[in-house]
Amino acid sequence: MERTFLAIKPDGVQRGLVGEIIRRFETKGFTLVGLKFLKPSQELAEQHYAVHRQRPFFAGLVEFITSGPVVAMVWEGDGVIAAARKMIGATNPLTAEPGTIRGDLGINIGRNIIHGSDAPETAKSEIGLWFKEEELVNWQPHLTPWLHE
Ligand code: DAT
Ligand code: MG
Repeated sequence: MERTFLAIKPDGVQRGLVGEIIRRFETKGFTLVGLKFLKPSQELAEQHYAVHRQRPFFAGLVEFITSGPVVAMVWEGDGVIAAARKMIGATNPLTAEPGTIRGDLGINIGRNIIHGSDAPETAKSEIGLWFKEEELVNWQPHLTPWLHE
């Protein structure tokens, strides 16, 4: 079953949006299989955003993501990687579509509330970076027959 890594960033936590964001993925029908609340280390943040290390915003991005607690999550479901990216919306909340998390809840690219893996390879590596295998829970929600034909 497909899995993705999502993280509510320090701005989402500080603004009290944790429940609102988890609600969206729960009510959509995806399955939560991993959840932790942590203040990421410099090393974890730099690894997580390694692809951006040459970009001018890299230092600020790492400083921001390590500045406070983050809700790190793994969600499961058919097509969850692309669907979660759609639900999150464009990187810049000002241009993100209404109805998306960033489009509904944010106004600034440096405070865009949530991270989501962008492809199967990044989902795999990000899940491995943030979670140990034994921290992920394999379970079968009772709702499954009501969500799938
Ligand atoms: P996304 O989070 O939509 O996958 P990304 O991977 O291109 O976006 O960038 C990672 C994060 O870096 C993004 O969520 C916010 C920050 N960021 C991206 N582009 C930026 C920019 N031009 N100025 C400031 N921060 C930026
Ligand atoms: Mg990205």
